[in-house]
Order: sequence, then structure tokens, then C-alpha cells
Amino acid sequence: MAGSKLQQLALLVLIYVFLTDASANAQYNVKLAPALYIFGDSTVDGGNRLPPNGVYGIDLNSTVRPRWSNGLNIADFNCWSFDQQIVYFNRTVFDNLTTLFNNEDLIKHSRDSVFLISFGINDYSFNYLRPTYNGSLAKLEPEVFAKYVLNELSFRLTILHGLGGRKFVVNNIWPMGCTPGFSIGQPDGGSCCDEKINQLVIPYNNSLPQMLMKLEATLPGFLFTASDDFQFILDLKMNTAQYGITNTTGSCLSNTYWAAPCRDRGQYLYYDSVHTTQAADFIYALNCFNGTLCSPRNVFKLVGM
Ligand SMILES: *[C@@H]1O[C@H](CO)[C@@H](O)[C@H](O)[C@H]1NC(C)=O
Ligand SMILES: *[C@@H]1O[C@H](CO)[C@@H](O)[C@H](O)[C@H]1NC(C)=O
Ligand SMILES: *[C@@H]1O[C@H](CO)[C@@H](O)[C@H](O)[C@H]1NC(C)=O
Ligand SMILES: *[C@@H]1O[C@H](CO)[C@@H](O)[C@H](O)[C@H]1NC(C)=O
Ligand SMILES: *[C@@H]1O[C@H](CO)[C@@H](O)[C@H](O)[C@H]1NC(C)=O
Ligand SMILES: *[C@@H]1O[C@H](CO)[C@@H](O)[C@H](O)[C@H]1NC(C)=O
Ligand SMILES: CC(=O)N[C@H]1CO[C@H](CO)[C@@H](O)[C@@H]1O
Repeated sequence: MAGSKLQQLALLVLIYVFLTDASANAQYNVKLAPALYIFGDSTVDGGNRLPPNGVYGIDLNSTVRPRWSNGLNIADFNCWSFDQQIVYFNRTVFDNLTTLFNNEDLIKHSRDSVFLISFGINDYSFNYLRPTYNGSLAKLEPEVFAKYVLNELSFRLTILHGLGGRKFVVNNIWPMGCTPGFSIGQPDGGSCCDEKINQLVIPYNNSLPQMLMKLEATLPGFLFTASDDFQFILDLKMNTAQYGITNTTGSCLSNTYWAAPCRDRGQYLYYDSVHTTQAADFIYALNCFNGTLCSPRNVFKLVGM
């Protein structure tokens, strides 16, 4: 996991802030985390499962493999199933890290590293909310489905804790009804969000912090911060001038696979019908690392703990 085109954006933000903001050091007692391990779905995909087509990753000048965005995304790494990622991480720990560190240093390395977890969004967008999806999950009440996904997440966080992970950054579910794939049928040509769909993810967002606090209370040394993706997207849509992202409703790609992408990608919130652009992800990363988007502490504070 520590291989490939590692987490460039997140790391860039980290390095940028560490290099440019000496005062943060004193303020938060910040130190650079030894490693950033990233687990998750296509929102943090580094380009392993994609159409063989240049429109994804277009702003990377073919320097790295494309991903589900125009450029770098929230975390930037490889999209395997979460469990496969755990297997690879475990292998990295046993095959590689044990040769680099003695036992004591390995514990310290794992304890100080940051684990970026992207979970749940694909469970909602590709299973639960898919109109044609006929699986049993789609029939569950929103509260029941939320509980199911949260249990799956809790289980995997516990495994990662067992493998030495201590500091976790976890997302909640963004307002699905605002993604172009769902808002397109709405009045006003898709500028409004599908509020019914937005409501469906709220039980998950409401229960996520409790679940994480429970882990923090029961697993020794476990620390988390949760990003409020839901509020982030709504804020972006309300404050377009401040962020310079002026098109928060349409998709930069008019057709996911074949059409040329829009030219002004820096002004779009959505790159395709589901995924956000590099411009939006950069604002997100800054706000979670150094702002108030992530709570109960931002990533700087988490790293300094
Ligand atoms: C990080 O946040 C602190 C406190 O709000 C601020 O002074 C500093 O400029 C921020 N640094 C960056 C790089 O945004
Ligand atoms: C891609 O090329 C453009 C124009 O040369 C440059 O401004 C940009 O920084 C490059 N992007 C990357 C990721 O190398
Ligand atoms: C990690 O790998 C070790 C050694 O191969 C194995 O004993 C252990 O069950 C694995 N743990 C997980 C969670 O995969
Ligand atoms: C990790 O260990 C495996 C097995 O020994 C090896 O094939 C691989 O090249 C190592 N990876 C790194 C990055 O050192
Ligand atoms: C969904 O399930 C129903 C009843 O089980 C069936 O009649 C229908 O054809 C299925 N739809 C799809 C798209 O598979
Ligand atoms: C946003 O982008 C879409 C797709 O390119 C376009 O149809 C729409 O008119 C744009 N909206 C605004 C407000 O620019
Ligand atoms: C705790 C948390 O993240 N709650 C979010 C869940 O979704 C609502 C939408 O109603 C957001 O406003 C909350 O911030």
C-alpha cells in the first residue's frame, strides 16, 4: 500500500502546510506523520479500475495512471476492495515493515501513522440508491442500512487497530442527491438536489460519530477524526464565490466515457455524475487537515497527539 503513486494530494497538503506554516508546529505540537495509509473506494481511487480513456486524470499529463477524477483526488491511491487492501497492508507490515523496524519501532510507526479511510459512499451510490439494483439491501429501511454499513466499517477499523493502526480519518456520506447523477432529474435543470435521496444518508451521518467515539472509548489508543462531507458539499454550493467553484450542479464530463471534458475544470464541483474534481478535493483536504471540516480534531491535531 505504501507503494504506487502514494496519496499525492494528501501528502502534498501535509508537506505544503508543514513547510509553510511553522506556527502550526507550536500551536498544535505538530509533527509529520511517518506514513499515510489509505483505504477505500473510488472516491480515493488511484486509477486501477478505469475505462482506458484519457478523460480521467486529464490534468495529470499522463504522469500517473488515471483515476475517477480529472486529476488527483481526495487521497489518491489504488482501488481494491477494502478487505483486499487490508490483506495488502497486513502483508506490507509483515513482509516489509518488520524488515525496516524492530518491534518497538514498528509499533511506534503504526501508532503515529495516519489511516485515511474512505467508506460507505459506494455502498450507497452503487447499491442502496441504485434504482435498478435488486439486491436485498435496497429494501432495507435507511436506519437499518446505515447500521449495517456502520457495523461493516467498525469491524474493519477494529482489524486495522489490531494491526497497529491508531489514528484514523473517516468520512461521512456526502449529499448523494446533489451529485449530477441524481440531481439531473430535479426541477431547475438539476441545480436542486434530490432531497429524498439526501435524507436517506442522514441516519448514517448521525450515527457515525457515536460509532467512532465508542471505538475510541474501547480500543486502546484509538483516535479518530470524522470529516463532514455532507456539510462540505452544501457549503461549497452556498459559497461559490469564496471558493471559485462556480459550477456546483453539472458534471464536467457530459458523457462519462467518450466526450471531451469541460475546459474550466477548476470551476466544477463534479467531474462526472458521481465524483468530485481535483479543485474540490483540494479545498476539502485543506479544510480537513487544517480547518474545521473534520472533528473532533483536525488532522494536524490528530497527527500531533
Ligand atoms: C492553518 O490554520 C492556522 C490556524 O487557523 C492558520 O493560522 C494557518 O495559516 C493555516 N495554515 C494553512 C497552510 O492554511
Ligand atoms: C501538466 O502540464 C501543465 C502545463 O504544462 C502544468 O501547468 C501542470 O502543472 C502539469 N500537471 C502535472 C500534474 O504535472
Ligand atoms: C496478517 O498476516 C499474518 C501473517 O501472515 C496472519 O497470521 C494474520 O492472520 C493476518 N491478519 C489479518 C488481519 O489479515
Ligand atoms: C516487500 O516485501 C516483498 C516480499 O519480500 C517484496 O517482494 C517487495 O518488493 C517489498 N516491497 C518493498 C516496497 O520493499
Ligand atoms: C427485481 O426483482 C423482481 C421481483 O423479485 C423481478 O420481478 C424483477 O424483474 C427484478 N428486476 C431486475 C432489474 O432484476
Ligand atoms: C454547469 O455545467 C453543466 C454541464 O457542463 C452545464 O450544462 C450548466 O449549464 C452549467 N451550469 C452553470 C451554472 O454554469
Ligand atoms: C455528525 C454529522 O456528521 N452529521 C451530519 C449528518 O448529516 C447532516 C445532514 O442533515 C449534517 O448536517 C450533519 O453535519
